[in-house]
Amino acid sequence: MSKERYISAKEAWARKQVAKGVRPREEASDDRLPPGQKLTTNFPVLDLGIKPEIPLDEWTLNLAGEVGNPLNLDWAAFNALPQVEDVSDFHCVTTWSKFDCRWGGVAFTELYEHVRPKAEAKFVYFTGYDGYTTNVPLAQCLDDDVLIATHFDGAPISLEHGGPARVIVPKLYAWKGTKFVKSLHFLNEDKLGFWEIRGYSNDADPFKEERYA
Ligand SMILES: Nc1nc2c(c(=O)[nH]1)N[C@H]1C(S)=C(S)[C@@H](COP(=O)(O)O)O[C@H]1N2
Ligand SMILES: [Mo]
Repeated sequence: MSKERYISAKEAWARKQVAKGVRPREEASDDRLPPGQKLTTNFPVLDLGIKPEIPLDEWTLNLAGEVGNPLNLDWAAFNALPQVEDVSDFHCVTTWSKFDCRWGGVAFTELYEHVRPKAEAKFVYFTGYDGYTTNVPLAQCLDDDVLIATHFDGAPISLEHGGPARVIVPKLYAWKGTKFVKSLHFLNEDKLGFWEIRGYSNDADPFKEERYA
């Protein structure tokens, strides 16, 4: 993966910045709704039932593992990083999808650049303040639509939807995006997360209907 993929993600991101503003996608089309999904216009809440309230002055995002420059970012340092917005669709494995979610925050590629993962790093293991975990191949995290989001539709993400910061990986089922994110560990070997251990697919592509392993 690596260099080329990383560079092309950065280039795509730069083009979006230049285009200025993030516009909703075209009208919903059949090929936009993954098989077996139903469109919803509200925003259901799905989590373990624990809503960890972390005061912002105690919040940190830990970036560690196979990286040249491990980081522990506090809220101010995290928010001082360049901010992006991206509009994407959200697909929950329980069969609801929500179109045109406007997320704002820090691009994964931005964090990647700061921590400088070693060549051996191939996977990212995410942990939430509620104890939730999930895992995504590093190559997929480098897509230009992967964010650590702090904003939804221009407003801070509510606690029920994973605030103050959550991970968004639009091309995978939504369980691959950790709400209340606490840490990202870069690993050379894959390590299954909460739902992956319990039989969910490790690949999680909604268009291939990769729901269960
Ligand atoms: N920390 C944490 N993140 C999580 C979960 C969770 O239980 N805890 N559930 C996942 C699942 S299964 C889905 S569908 C989405 C739901 O996000 P929402 O509650 O904002 O709709 O969060 C994902 N991220
Ligand atoms: Mo889900």
